[in-house]
Amino acid sequence: MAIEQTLSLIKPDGVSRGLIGEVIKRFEAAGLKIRALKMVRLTQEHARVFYEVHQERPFYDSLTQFMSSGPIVAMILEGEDAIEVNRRLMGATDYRQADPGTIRADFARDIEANIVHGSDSPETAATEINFFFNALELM
Ligand code: IDP
Ligand code: MG
Repeated sequence: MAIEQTLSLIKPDGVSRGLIGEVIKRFEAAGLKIRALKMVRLTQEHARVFYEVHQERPFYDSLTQFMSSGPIVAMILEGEDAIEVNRRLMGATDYRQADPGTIRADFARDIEANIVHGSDSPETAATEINFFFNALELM
């Protein structure tokens, strides 16, 4: 058990569908602390950098287009095992495989537009937090 930080994004579909409050409520109810938060709109070029690890995947163009299609909410979440806790609250990438009661099972109806992003390891959390936030923005 360790106190970790992780990057959470509410994707353009989550923002446009009015799910910002619902998602944040679930994070706070699970004991995760919000250490930084902002709304931004990525260019497709920025989305391509953020999702660089997926550049060989067939859905890369579509995903980066989707991620730059409207505003997103970026957050740093902190807490014990925050990376794993956040991933559990999100549910599986494919909403059809996500456990009942998870964000994706409850709200996503598309494998690409699946409401939220969450870092998957301490290394990616550090990289992704740095991508979105500078020292001044950390509470
Ligand atoms: P994750 O968001 O659960 O970590 P990843 O495998 O890292 O899932 O994929 C990143 C994002 O790419 C997913 O959240 C989803 O938006 C999109 N994605 C993943 N697999 C597919 C697919 O098979 N078709 C379309 N989009 C996908
Ligand atoms: Mg991922």
